[in-house]
Amino acid sequence: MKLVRSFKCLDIIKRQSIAFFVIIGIYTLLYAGMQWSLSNGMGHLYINGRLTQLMGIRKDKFNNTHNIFLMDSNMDDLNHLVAGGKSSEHTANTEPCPETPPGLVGRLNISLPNIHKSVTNEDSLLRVGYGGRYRPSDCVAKERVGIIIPYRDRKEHLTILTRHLHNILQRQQLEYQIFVIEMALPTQFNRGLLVNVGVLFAKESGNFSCFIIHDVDALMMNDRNLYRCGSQPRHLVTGSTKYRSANKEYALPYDKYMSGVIALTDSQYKKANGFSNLYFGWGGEDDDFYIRVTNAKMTFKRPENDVGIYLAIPHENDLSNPINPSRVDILNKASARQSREGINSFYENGKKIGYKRYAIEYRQYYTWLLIGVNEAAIVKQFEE
Ligand code: BGN
Repeated sequence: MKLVRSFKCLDIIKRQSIAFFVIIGIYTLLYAGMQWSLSNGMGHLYINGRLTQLMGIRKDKFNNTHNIFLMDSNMDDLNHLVAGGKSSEHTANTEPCPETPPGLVGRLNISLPNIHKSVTNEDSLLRVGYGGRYRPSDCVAKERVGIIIPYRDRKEHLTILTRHLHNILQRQQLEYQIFVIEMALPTQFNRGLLVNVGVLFAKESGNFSCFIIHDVDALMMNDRNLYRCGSQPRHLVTGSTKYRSANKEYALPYDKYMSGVIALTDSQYKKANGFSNLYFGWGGEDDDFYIRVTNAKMTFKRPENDVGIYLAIPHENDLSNPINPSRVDILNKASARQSREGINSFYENGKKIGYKRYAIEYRQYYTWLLIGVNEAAIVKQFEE
């Protein structure tokens, strides 16, 4: 009481300065406490970008040093996170998985109006580890697959695709993790650049023997379409409803088309020097990639015709991804640029492409990376 009375007697300036120092003191204490808890092994737990909870998650539970961002944080999710995926808790059996997974059914019955229901298998979702990881518990997978999905503005598709993939890839007895790489606004969508960044990010996150580059709207219609790599790059699509015609339900737009879903090992990807980073907007980057693969003396293989069929989830014209008017010009110089512009652009001296990692979230069914790039700077950097 005495303290309050003497505080009241002080003039306004003195009162304000005392209040100021008290507030600074409290902040300092809070900050020091937070730092102490972090340095004592607690993980950074961000929700929507704000440090809001420290719930005793230990950093050494993760095989990387990124901050952990979580969208939703009920205790169940946190348990997944700490366990690093339920399936990885028990890897008792060291037998390799069989060449042909026993649980495959072949042609899938996916119907459009009911699509959520027809792709969802609740049991398979329960087995997914945080960040969209899975590893078979009864055998050692033939392939460790990083699924890379370049992404913008297709939430509905992403939900359907990730459910579908978890269902099928577990049946295929693969070890895998799904990565969704999103480009922040206001930059135009750049599929090739996002894939390059995704492959580099996946390589930091795990030891993958195969990368599958996957369109967000492509649903495999036959589970015998194994998501594995081969001695040559693979194009896993033999036909899609996207290119259906009057007499063909599943088709490709042209023979050299190598897009939608492709599978490459790290060394095959490097040999082609990855994708070009210069295609902002719709079109061309996949044709450029085809040229790169051929120039690098590789071919590509497809599965059997009736195996590589895909359902393209229908969508309205993509307002957020307008046709790139420069795509033909860029494509004309594809071969000339190949060796100096691609996945090596992120490393090479003087040519390093700048991009920012705005956020990483280990979400329930996939790992999400949001990046920002400066289109003008990249185009200028590679001007002939
Ligand atoms: C092609 C696009 C591809 C696209 C396919 C299928 C170009 C380059 C200039 C000719 N290529 O025409 O990117 O995947 O159509 O839609 O636009």
